[in-house]
Amino acid sequence: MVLSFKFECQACCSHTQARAGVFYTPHGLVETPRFMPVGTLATVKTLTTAQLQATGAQMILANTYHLHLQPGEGIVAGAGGLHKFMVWDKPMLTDSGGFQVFSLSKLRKITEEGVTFRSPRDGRIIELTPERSIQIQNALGADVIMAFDECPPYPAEWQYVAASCDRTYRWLERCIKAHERKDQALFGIVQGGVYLDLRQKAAASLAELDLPGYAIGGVSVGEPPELIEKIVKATAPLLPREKPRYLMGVGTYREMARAIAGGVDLFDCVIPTRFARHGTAMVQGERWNLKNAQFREDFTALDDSCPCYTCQNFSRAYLCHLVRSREILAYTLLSIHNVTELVRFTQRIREAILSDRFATEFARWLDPAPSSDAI
Ligand code: PRF
Ligand code: ZN
Repeated sequence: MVLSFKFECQACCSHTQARAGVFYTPHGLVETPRFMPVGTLATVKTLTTAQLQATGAQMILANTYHLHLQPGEGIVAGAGGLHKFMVWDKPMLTDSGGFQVFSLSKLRKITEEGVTFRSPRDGRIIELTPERSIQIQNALGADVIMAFDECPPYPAEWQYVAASCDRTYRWLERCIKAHERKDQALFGIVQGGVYLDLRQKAAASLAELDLPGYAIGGVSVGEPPELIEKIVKATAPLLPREKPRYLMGVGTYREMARAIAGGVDLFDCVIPTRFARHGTAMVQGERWNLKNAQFREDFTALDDSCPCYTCQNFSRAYLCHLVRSREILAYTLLSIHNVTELVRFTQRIREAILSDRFATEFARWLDPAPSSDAI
Protein backbone atom coordinates (compact mmCIF):
# COMPACT_ATOMS: atom_id res chain seq x y z
CA MET A 1 0.00 0.00 0.00
CA VAL A 2 2.79 2.41 0.88
CA LEU A 3 4.06 1.91 -2.65
CA SER A 4 0.87 3.42 -4.03
CA PHE A 5 2.44 6.81 -3.25
CA LYS A 6 5.20 7.82 -5.57
CA PHE A 7 6.43 11.08 -7.04
CA GLU A 8 8.08 11.00 -10.42
CA CYS A 9 9.84 14.01 -11.83
CA GLN A 10 9.29 14.22 -15.58
CA ALA A 11 11.12 17.41 -16.51
CA CYS A 12 13.17 20.15 -14.87
CA CYS A 13 13.30 23.73 -16.07
CA SER A 14 16.79 24.77 -17.19
CA HIS A 15 16.44 28.34 -15.86
CA THR A 16 14.56 27.87 -12.57
CA GLN A 17 13.96 25.15 -9.99
CA ALA A 18 10.58 24.37 -11.59
CA ARG A 19 9.72 20.77 -12.27
CA ALA A 20 6.86 18.83 -13.86
CA GLY A 21 5.97 15.54 -12.25
CA VAL A 22 3.36 12.96 -11.42
CA PHE A 23 2.20 12.18 -7.89
CA TYR A 24 0.59 8.73 -7.62
CA THR A 25 -2.00 8.08 -4.90
CA PRO A 26 -4.42 5.19 -4.20
CA HIS A 27 -7.16 7.20 -5.96
CA GLY A 28 -5.17 8.03 -9.05
CA LEU A 29 -2.53 10.44 -10.15
CA VAL A 30 -1.95 14.16 -9.91
CA GLU A 31 0.02 15.84 -12.66
CA THR A 32 2.12 18.61 -11.16
CA PRO A 33 2.42 21.54 -10.84
CA ARG A 34 -1.27 21.71 -10.08
CA PHE A 35 -3.79 23.82 -8.25
CA MET A 36 -6.15 22.00 -5.83
CA PRO A 37 -9.59 23.51 -5.15
CA VAL A 38 -10.74 23.67 -1.54
CA GLY A 39 -13.75 21.67 -0.41
CA THR A 40 -13.74 22.64 3.25
CA LEU A 41 -16.90 20.80 4.31
CA ALA A 42 -16.63 17.98 1.75
CA THR A 43 -17.99 20.24 -0.97
CA VAL A 44 -16.22 22.67 -3.25
CA LYS A 45 -18.84 25.33 -2.71
CA THR A 46 -21.61 25.45 -5.33
CA LEU A 47 -20.10 22.68 -7.51
CA THR A 48 -21.27 19.11 -8.04
CA THR A 49 -18.45 16.61 -8.29
CA ALA A 50 -19.20 16.19 -12.01
CA GLN A 51 -18.74 19.95 -12.49
CA LEU A 52 -15.61 19.81 -10.40
CA GLN A 53 -14.20 16.97 -12.46
CA ALA A 54 -14.80 18.99 -15.64
CA THR A 55 -12.63 21.85 -14.30
CA GLY A 56 -9.58 19.60 -14.63
CA ALA A 57 -9.07 19.41 -10.86
CA GLN A 58 -7.21 16.20 -10.04
CA MET A 59 -6.99 16.53 -6.27
CA ILE A 60 -9.11 18.46 -3.77
CA LEU A 61 -8.91 19.41 -0.11
CA ALA A 62 -11.17 19.10 2.88
CA ASN A 63 -10.71 20.28 6.45
CA THR A 64 -10.42 18.26 9.64
CA TYR A 65 -11.52 21.19 11.78
CA HIS A 66 -14.78 21.80 9.92
CA LEU A 67 -15.69 18.15 9.38
CA HIS A 68 -15.00 17.29 13.01
CA LEU A 69 -17.43 20.02 14.11
CA GLN A 70 -19.96 19.03 11.48
CA PRO A 71 -21.06 16.33 10.70
CA GLY A 72 -18.30 14.62 12.77
CA GLU A 73 -15.81 12.11 11.41
CA GLY A 74 -17.98 9.20 12.63
CA ILE A 75 -20.63 10.04 10.05
CA VAL A 76 -18.07 10.38 7.26
CA ALA A 77 -16.46 7.08 8.26
CA GLY A 78 -19.94 5.53 8.39
CA ALA A 79 -20.46 6.55 4.77
CA GLY A 80 -17.24 4.70 3.91
CA GLY A 81 -14.93 7.72 4.05
CA LEU A 82 -14.76 11.12 2.39
CA HIS A 83 -14.50 9.82 -1.17
CA LYS A 84 -17.75 7.87 -0.90
CA PHE A 85 -19.50 10.46 1.27
CA MET A 86 -19.05 13.25 -1.27
CA VAL A 87 -18.81 11.01 -4.34
CA TRP A 88 -15.37 12.12 -5.47
CA ASP A 89 -13.24 9.17 -6.55
CA LYS A 90 -10.00 11.07 -7.21
CA PRO A 91 -7.17 12.05 -4.88
CA MET A 92 -8.05 14.03 -1.76
CA LEU A 93 -6.13 15.73 1.01
CA THR A 94 -7.26 16.81 4.46
CA ASP A 95 -5.69 19.67 6.35
CA SER A 96 -4.95 18.91 9.99
CA GLY A 97 -7.09 21.56 11.68
CA GLY A 98 -4.40 23.52 13.52
CA PHE A 99 -4.39 26.38 11.06
CA GLN A 100 -8.19 26.60 11.05
CA VAL A 101 -8.35 26.67 14.86
CA PHE A 102 -6.04 29.66 14.79
CA SER A 103 -7.81 31.51 12.04
CA LEU A 104 -11.42 30.73 13.01
CA SER A 105 -11.82 30.00 16.72
CA LYS A 106 -12.09 32.28 19.69
CA LEU A 107 -10.67 31.50 23.13
CA ARG A 108 -8.05 29.13 21.85
CA LYS A 109 -5.23 28.02 24.06
CA ILE A 110 -2.07 26.38 22.90
CA THR A 111 0.02 24.09 25.09
CA GLU A 112 2.60 21.37 24.53
CA GLU A 113 -0.28 18.89 24.46
CA GLY A 114 -2.25 20.63 21.72
CA VAL A 115 -4.88 23.29 21.17
CA THR A 116 -8.14 23.85 23.02
CA PHE A 117 -10.85 26.08 21.66
CA ARG A 118 -14.52 26.84 21.90
CA SER A 119 -16.64 25.44 19.11
CA PRO A 120 -18.16 28.30 17.13
CA ARG A 121 -21.14 26.00 16.55
CA ASP A 122 -22.30 25.18 20.05
CA GLY A 123 -19.79 26.67 22.46
CA ARG A 124 -18.38 23.27 23.46
CA ILE A 125 -14.72 23.20 24.52
CA ILE A 126 -12.81 21.05 22.06
CA GLU A 127 -9.26 19.80 22.30
CA LEU A 128 -7.23 19.03 19.21
CA THR A 129 -3.92 17.30 19.67
CA PRO A 130 -1.57 15.78 17.11
CA GLU A 131 -2.96 12.32 17.96
CA ARG A 132 -6.57 13.48 17.74
CA SER A 133 -6.01 15.24 14.41
CA ILE A 134 -4.45 12.10 12.95
CA GLN A 135 -7.26 9.89 14.31
CA ILE A 136 -9.83 12.18 12.74
CA GLN A 137 -7.94 12.26 9.45
CA ASN A 138 -7.58 8.46 9.54
CA ALA A 139 -11.36 8.26 9.93
CA LEU A 140 -12.01 10.76 7.12
CA GLY A 141 -9.80 8.70 4.82
CA ALA A 142 -8.23 11.20 2.41
CA ASP A 143 -5.21 10.02 0.41
CA VAL A 144 -2.95 12.67 1.89
CA ILE A 145 -3.21 13.85 5.49
CA MET A 146 -1.35 16.76 7.03
CA ALA A 147 0.69 16.99 10.21
CA PHE A 148 -0.81 18.99 13.08
CA ASP A 149 1.11 22.26 13.20
CA GLU A 150 1.00 25.77 14.53
CA CYS A 151 0.97 28.56 11.97
CA PRO A 152 2.34 31.58 13.85
CA PRO A 153 0.73 34.92 13.03
CA TYR A 154 2.44 37.69 11.10
CA PRO A 155 4.16 39.60 12.51
CA ALA A 156 5.62 37.45 15.29
CA GLU A 157 8.89 37.71 17.19
CA TRP A 158 11.78 35.41 16.29
CA GLN A 159 11.76 33.95 19.83
CA TYR A 160 8.10 33.02 19.60
CA VAL A 161 8.41 31.51 16.13
CA ALA A 162 11.54 29.54 17.12
CA ALA A 163 9.76 27.97 20.12
CA SER A 164 6.64 27.34 18.02
CA CYS A 165 8.69 25.62 15.31
CA ASP A 166 10.29 23.30 17.85
CA ARG A 167 6.88 22.42 19.22
CA THR A 168 5.51 21.83 15.70
CA TYR A 169 8.41 19.43 15.17
CA ARG A 170 7.58 17.53 18.38
CA TRP A 171 3.94 17.44 17.26
CA LEU A 172 5.07 15.97 13.93
CA GLU A 173 6.87 13.17 15.77
CA ARG A 174 3.64 12.45 17.65
CA CYS A 175 1.66 12.52 14.39
CA ILE A 176 3.99 9.97 12.83
CA LYS A 177 3.55 7.68 15.86
CA ALA A 178 -0.23 8.06 15.84
CA HIS A 179 -0.67 7.50 12.09
CA GLU A 180 -2.08 4.04 11.52
CA ARG A 181 -3.34 3.84 7.95
CA LYS A 182 -0.57 3.09 5.53
CA ASP A 183 -2.84 3.83 2.58
CA GLN A 184 -2.69 7.48 3.61
CA ALA A 185 0.42 9.60 3.10
CA LEU A 186 1.32 11.91 6.00
CA PHE A 187 2.94 15.16 4.85
CA GLY A 188 5.10 17.23 7.19
CA ILE A 189 4.77 21.03 7.30
CA VAL A 190 7.70 23.45 7.39
CA GLN A 191 6.96 26.52 9.52
CA GLY A 192 9.32 29.30 10.57
CA GLY A 193 7.46 32.49 9.77
CA VAL A 194 9.50 35.04 7.85
CA TYR A 195 12.76 33.91 9.47
CA LEU A 196 14.89 32.15 6.89
CA ASP A 197 17.19 30.60 9.52
CA LEU A 198 14.18 28.96 11.21
CA ARG A 199 12.76 27.87 7.85
CA GLN A 200 16.05 26.26 6.89
CA LYS A 201 16.42 24.50 10.21
CA ALA A 202 12.86 23.17 10.01
CA ALA A 203 13.23 22.06 6.38
CA ALA A 204 16.49 20.25 7.09
CA SER A 205 15.12 18.39 10.13
CA LEU A 206 11.90 17.43 8.33
CA ALA A 207 13.81 16.21 5.28
CA GLU A 208 15.59 13.68 7.49
CA LEU A 209 12.29 12.05 8.42
CA ASP A 210 11.81 10.74 4.87
CA LEU A 211 8.09 11.55 4.72
CA PRO A 212 6.07 10.88 1.53
CA GLY A 213 5.63 14.63 0.94
CA TYR A 214 6.29 18.06 2.39
CA ALA A 215 4.36 21.28 2.75
CA ILE A 216 5.45 24.84 3.29
CA GLY A 217 3.02 26.39 5.75
CA GLY A 218 2.85 29.72 7.53
CA VAL A 219 2.94 31.89 4.43
CA SER A 220 0.25 34.14 2.98
CA VAL A 221 -0.75 35.19 6.49
CA GLY A 222 -0.49 38.92 5.86
CA GLU A 223 3.18 39.34 5.02
CA PRO A 224 4.16 41.27 1.85
CA PRO A 225 4.05 39.01 -1.25
CA GLU A 226 7.79 39.43 -1.94
CA LEU A 227 8.41 37.60 1.32
CA ILE A 228 6.43 34.57 0.15
CA GLU A 229 8.80 34.19 -2.77
CA LYS A 230 11.85 34.66 -0.56
CA ILE A 231 10.62 32.08 1.97
CA VAL A 232 9.73 29.54 -0.72
CA LYS A 233 13.05 29.94 -2.50
CA ALA A 234 14.99 29.52 0.75
CA THR A 235 12.96 26.49 1.85
CA ALA A 236 11.96 24.36 -1.14
CA PRO A 237 15.51 23.43 -2.26
CA LEU A 238 16.17 21.91 1.18
CA LEU A 239 13.26 19.50 0.83
CA PRO A 240 13.91 16.12 -0.83
CA ARG A 241 13.78 16.42 -4.64
CA GLU A 242 12.05 13.07 -5.00
CA LYS A 243 9.03 14.08 -2.89
CA PRO A 244 6.10 16.37 -3.72
CA ARG A 245 6.17 19.91 -2.30
CA TYR A 246 2.96 21.70 -1.41
CA LEU A 247 2.59 25.41 -0.66
CA MET A 248 -0.41 25.78 1.64
CA GLY A 249 -3.07 28.42 1.08
CA VAL A 250 -1.48 30.11 -1.91
CA GLY A 251 -3.38 30.44 -5.19
CA THR A 252 -2.73 33.75 -6.89
CA TYR A 253 -1.18 33.73 -10.35
CA ARG A 254 2.03 35.50 -9.44
CA GLU A 255 2.67 33.68 -6.18
CA MET A 256 2.03 30.30 -7.81
CA ALA A 257 4.25 31.02 -10.82
CA ARG A 258 7.07 32.19 -8.56
CA ALA A 259 6.70 29.30 -6.14
CA ILE A 260 6.76 26.87 -9.07
CA ALA A 261 10.00 28.55 -10.15
CA GLY A 262 11.24 27.78 -6.63
CA GLY A 263 10.36 24.09 -6.96
CA VAL A 264 6.81 23.82 -5.56
CA ASP A 265 4.38 21.26 -7.05
CA LEU A 266 1.00 21.69 -5.35
CA PHE A 267 -1.19 24.60 -4.25
CA ASP A 268 -4.57 25.20 -2.69
CA CYS A 269 -6.58 28.33 -2.12
CA VAL A 270 -10.17 29.37 -1.54
CA ILE A 271 -9.98 32.39 -3.85
CA PRO A 272 -11.58 30.95 -7.00
CA THR A 273 -14.74 29.92 -5.15
CA ARG A 274 -14.70 32.85 -2.73
CA PHE A 275 -14.34 35.36 -5.57
CA ALA A 276 -17.16 33.58 -7.40
CA ARG A 277 -19.47 34.10 -4.44
CA HIS A 278 -18.66 37.80 -4.59
CA GLY A 279 -19.48 38.02 -8.29
CA THR A 280 -15.84 38.22 -9.33
CA ALA A 281 -14.39 36.38 -12.32
CA MET A 282 -10.70 35.60 -12.67
CA VAL A 283 -9.81 36.23 -16.28
CA GLN A 284 -6.28 35.85 -17.58
CA GLY A 285 -4.64 37.28 -14.53
CA GLU A 286 -7.21 39.93 -13.72
CA ARG A 287 -10.27 40.08 -11.55
CA TRP A 288 -13.51 41.37 -13.00
CA ASN A 289 -16.52 42.41 -10.97
CA LEU A 290 -19.40 41.10 -13.08
CA LYS A 291 -21.81 43.58 -11.48
CA ASN A 292 -20.18 46.41 -13.36
CA ALA A 293 -22.39 48.24 -15.86
CA GLN A 294 -19.83 47.64 -18.61
CA PHE A 295 -20.97 43.98 -18.75
CA ARG A 296 -24.73 44.60 -18.94
CA GLU A 297 -24.90 44.46 -22.74
CA ASP A 298 -21.72 42.51 -23.39
CA PHE A 299 -22.86 39.37 -25.18
CA THR A 300 -19.39 37.85 -25.55
CA ALA A 301 -18.05 34.97 -23.46
CA LEU A 302 -16.15 35.68 -20.25
CA ASP A 303 -12.99 34.34 -21.89
CA ASP A 304 -13.35 32.89 -25.38
CA SER A 305 -10.15 30.89 -24.99
CA CYS A 306 -11.52 29.10 -21.89
CA PRO A 307 -12.96 25.60 -22.43
CA CYS A 308 -15.19 25.69 -19.32
CA TYR A 309 -18.94 25.15 -19.45
CA THR A 310 -19.58 28.77 -18.44
CA CYS A 311 -17.43 30.32 -21.17
CA GLN A 312 -18.62 27.84 -23.78
CA ASN A 313 -22.28 28.67 -23.20
CA PHE A 314 -23.00 31.97 -21.49
CA SER A 315 -22.36 35.67 -22.07
CA ARG A 316 -20.94 38.29 -19.74
CA ALA A 317 -24.34 40.00 -19.95
CA TYR A 318 -26.07 36.88 -18.61
CA LEU A 319 -23.53 36.51 -15.79
CA CYS A 320 -23.92 40.22 -14.98
CA HIS A 321 -27.69 39.75 -14.80
CA LEU A 322 -27.39 36.68 -12.53
CA VAL A 323 -24.94 38.40 -10.18
CA ARG A 324 -27.08 41.56 -9.99
CA SER A 325 -30.14 39.40 -9.25
CA ARG A 326 -28.18 37.36 -6.69
CA GLU A 327 -29.26 34.18 -8.47
CA ILE A 328 -27.64 31.02 -7.10
CA LEU A 329 -26.61 29.96 -10.60
CA ALA A 330 -24.25 32.96 -10.74
CA TYR A 331 -22.05 31.40 -8.06
CA THR A 332 -21.97 28.01 -9.73
CA LEU A 333 -21.14 29.41 -13.18
CA LEU A 334 -18.44 31.70 -11.81
CA SER A 335 -16.97 28.92 -9.64
CA ILE A 336 -16.81 26.63 -12.66
CA HIS A 337 -14.91 29.28 -14.57
CA ASN A 338 -12.61 30.44 -11.75
CA VAL A 339 -11.59 26.93 -10.70
CA THR A 340 -11.01 25.95 -14.34
CA GLU A 341 -8.95 29.11 -14.82
CA LEU A 342 -6.57 28.39 -11.93
CA VAL A 343 -6.24 24.70 -12.72
CA ARG A 344 -5.51 25.61 -16.36
CA PHE A 345 -2.96 28.20 -15.30
CA THR A 346 -0.97 25.52 -13.48
CA GLN A 347 -1.57 23.08 -16.35
CA ARG A 348 -0.16 25.58 -18.85
CA ILE A 349 2.86 26.06 -16.63
CA ARG A 350 3.27 22.29 -16.50
CA GLU A 351 3.19 22.04 -20.28
CA ALA A 352 5.70 24.89 -20.54
CA ILE A 353 8.06 23.11 -18.12
CA LEU A 354 7.73 19.88 -20.12
CA SER A 355 8.96 21.69 -23.24
CA ASP A 356 11.38 23.92 -21.28
CA ARG A 357 9.59 27.16 -22.17
CA PHE A 358 8.49 28.09 -18.64
CA ALA A 359 11.00 30.86 -17.90
CA THR A 360 10.28 32.67 -21.18
CA GLU A 361 6.53 32.08 -21.50
CA PHE A 362 5.77 33.02 -17.92
CA ALA A 363 8.23 35.92 -17.67
CA ARG A 364 5.20 38.19 -17.13
CA TRP A 365 4.70 36.54 -13.76
CA LEU A 366 8.31 35.86 -12.87
CA ASP A 367 9.86 39.27 -13.62
CA PRO A 368 10.30 41.55 -10.60
CA ALA A 369 8.10 44.41 -11.90
CA PRO A 370 4.55 43.75 -10.73
CA SER A 371 1.82 44.20 -13.32
CA SER A 372 -0.82 46.53 -11.90
CA ASP A 373 -4.19 44.82 -11.67
CA ALA A 374 -3.04 41.24 -11.48
CA ILE A 375 -4.14 38.90 -8.74
N1 PRF B 1 -0.72 25.08 8.22
C1 PRF B 1 -1.79 24.26 7.93
N2 PRF B 1 -2.70 24.60 7.00
C2 PRF B 1 -2.55 25.77 6.36
C3 PRF B 1 -1.49 26.65 6.62
C4 PRF B 1 -0.52 26.30 7.60
O1 PRF B 1 0.44 26.99 7.89
C5 PRF B 1 -1.68 27.76 5.78
C6 PRF B 1 -0.83 28.96 5.70
N3 PRF B 1 -0.97 29.67 4.50
C7 PRF B 1 -2.84 27.52 5.04
N4 PRF B 1 -3.36 26.32 5.41
N5 PRF B 1 -1.92 23.10 8.57
ZN1 ZN C 1 -14.29 29.78 -18.40
